[in-house]
Amino acid sequence: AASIDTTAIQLNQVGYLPGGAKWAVLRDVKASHFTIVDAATGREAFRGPLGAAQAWEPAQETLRLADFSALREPGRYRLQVDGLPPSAPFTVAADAYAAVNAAALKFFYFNRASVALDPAHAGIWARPAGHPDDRVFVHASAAGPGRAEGTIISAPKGWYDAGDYNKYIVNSGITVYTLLAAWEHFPAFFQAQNLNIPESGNAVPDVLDEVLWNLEWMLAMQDPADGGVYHKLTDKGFDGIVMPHQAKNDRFVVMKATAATLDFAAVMAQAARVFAPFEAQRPGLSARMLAASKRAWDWAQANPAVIYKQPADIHTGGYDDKNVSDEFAWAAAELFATTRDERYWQAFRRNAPPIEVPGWPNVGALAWTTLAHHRDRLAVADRQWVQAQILALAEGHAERWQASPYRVAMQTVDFHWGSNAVALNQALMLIQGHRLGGDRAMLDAAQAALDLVLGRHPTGYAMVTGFGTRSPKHPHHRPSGAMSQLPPVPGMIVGGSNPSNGDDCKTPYPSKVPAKFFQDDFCSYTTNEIAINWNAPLIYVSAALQALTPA
Ligand code: 9MR
Repeated sequence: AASIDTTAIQLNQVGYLPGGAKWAVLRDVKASHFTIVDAATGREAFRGPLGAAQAWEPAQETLRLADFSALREPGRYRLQVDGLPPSAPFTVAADAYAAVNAAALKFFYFNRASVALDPAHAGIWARPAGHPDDRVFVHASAAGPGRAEGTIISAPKGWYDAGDYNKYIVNSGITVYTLLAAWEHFPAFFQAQNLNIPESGNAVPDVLDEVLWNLEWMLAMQDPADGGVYHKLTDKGFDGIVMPHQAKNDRFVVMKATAATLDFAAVMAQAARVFAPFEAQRPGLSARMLAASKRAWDWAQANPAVIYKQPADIHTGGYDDKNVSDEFAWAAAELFATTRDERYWQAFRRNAPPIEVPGWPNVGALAWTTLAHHRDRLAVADRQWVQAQILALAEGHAERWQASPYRVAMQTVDFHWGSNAVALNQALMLIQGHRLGGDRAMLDAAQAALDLVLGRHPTGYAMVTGFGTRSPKHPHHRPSGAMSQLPPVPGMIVGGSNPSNGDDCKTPYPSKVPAKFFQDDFCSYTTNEIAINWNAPLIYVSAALQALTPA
């Protein structure tokens, strides 16, 4: 497999769904046709014409398309064309994304803070507990009304954000949202899943148990004195490349800020709704979350413009967002969907954000998505308003997909830090359009985004550790870096091609073209880091496509 040139024929190395769109991208060749053959026997299963050679700007390459959507028979295949080496093997299967979805969720378990990963659940990636976070200092920036500087608090659990060992409320916000939305929208898919985490079998679905690990930490990030929420729990600087239990730096909670407090209000309201049916398993939890959400909302009303500013002695991730109007709208939408209290609907209307593909600083689309899912709570005219917003965004992206020489909605400007998640968040919004009755092109365009991160990518990489023919072996992820004798923890999607910065590595990048600016080396935190907010849309989109694609 190592000898296969995955850039000659670029396709989804993990697999396709029988009824789903199936595209491959080929380096320009003379041939007029391609064939799909059974990987074991070489028997021809499908033959089709190659599309005309066309230039695709993000990769600065001339490419040809192969559409084999009509091949529906489950199996294991290769694509062949005269003049090129055969493709990597790929499957067509009704459960094509079950394994990658489960691994992507299991990653969150592997990134848990404050607990040992035992061999029964973590296998060869078992490790001692790190970062107990039961003696955390209130940083000077967080003092004032409420707790005093130097107060010691306890805020254990949560997930490490990414390749680093810090815990950030803003990035936890969109991550938790995306996972809980996946559950709210596709419960049957997750109900059936067994992740082999310590809580498996406890009558709460594994996805919700995993999210609870982070929600319990988040609850401890609210200052009980006034309801404001700390922006992050962090070291002063990034840890070295050590295992969690070897990291001994002091930990601080830093600055209570409006964006963090509103993101907290949003996901606590959402979680209160999601956990309400689990009252017997978790008595009082839902009510506690809703009360915490309302207190955070009230703090933000009184402190509407406290913008996070990194203190001089803190050097970890910023996640600073200067525009918090979308965060107000999102918190209002979640509180409305949970409580049906008209006050929150009016607050949403006053702040109604422009709809755009979500990301950690852009959460407006999460509000629109929640309102669309809970549209039975809206008056008819409001329902139509919400649906029109989502359909307009999805239609625009479906048109880009249709017109793209690579058959993907991604354009040159979309290749920036975390581009793999940009593609997946575009897919998440395409899926919302499809769920509201939008046409088949929206589903196919979402499939194309999943294809992109699973190997139909100009770099030839399937961007998820442990999956596909060629995937990252050296992600910027401290435990994987420190346990370098082992393969990386599986199920992690890396950031992906990002032309905005190449100074992180001494080894030169193989390409500086936007869609190919990527390097599978630990040094490359700008292209090869992993992060919770990138894994979450992988989980949403892979579940959604498997659940929604007609057989
Ligand atoms: O995902 C973040 C990206 O949008 C920013 O451009 C980048 C630089 O500020 O930071 C990224 O987030 C990193 C965070 O600050 C610290 N943990 C690792 C995150 C992923 O690289």
